[in-house]
Amino acid sequence: MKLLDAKMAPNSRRVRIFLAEKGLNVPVQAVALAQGEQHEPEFLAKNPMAQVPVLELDDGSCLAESAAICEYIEDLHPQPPLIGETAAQRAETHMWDRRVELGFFDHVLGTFRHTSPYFHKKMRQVPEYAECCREAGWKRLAWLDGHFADNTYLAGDRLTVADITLLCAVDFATVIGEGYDEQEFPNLTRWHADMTARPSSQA
Ligand SMILES: N[C@@H](CCC(=O)N[C@@H](CS)C(=O)NCC(=O)O)C(=O)O
Repeated sequence: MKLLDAKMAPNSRRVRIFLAEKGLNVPVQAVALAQGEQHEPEFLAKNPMAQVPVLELDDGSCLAESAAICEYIEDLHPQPPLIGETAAQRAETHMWDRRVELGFFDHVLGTFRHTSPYFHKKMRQVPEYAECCREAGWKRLAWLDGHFADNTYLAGDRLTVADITLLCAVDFATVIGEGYDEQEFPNLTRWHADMTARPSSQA
């Protein structure tokens, strides 16, 4: 098994942190996104979406989509559980993961894609859409800050992949200059400090 990824890509980091929390060491092969390696036929045969991460299995088959890769790893290595041990826990984790991914991470990526020179030639950029993403993202962060007032993690006292998704999204927001104000979101700041103190956050 090997992971095709890119160091700065937040979805790749999501899988790397997930693997680190599981105590797994999977060989990594870097894909040079800025040089367009994801559009080369050899890569497209592995993921026609031209995106990392991709998990290449020993039989040569490939899995893309970070959430699906994490699910696969959890099935192979259930301990420690990062999705859940019961049907109710797994559903609760997916609920939070989707809230974070659709309600915040997608807005961060929307802000980036519709403003960054990196995407200028790759797609039609709509600056007004970036503004809508920014507003929606901030609203969701404010709501999450309230949630963290009474909960250690998103799913209460269970660390899950949803926290990993949120960590990658929040840190990527900071990288693109959309970081949050610690005074404004003290509970989110506490959660972020806890997550960052985990060795896996360096993965
Ligand atoms: N939904 C996909 C999104 C993957 C994605 O957006 N990957 C980005 C990096 S985080 C990418 O490969 N972009 C290609 C590019 O920049 O051309 C997942 O969760 O894996």
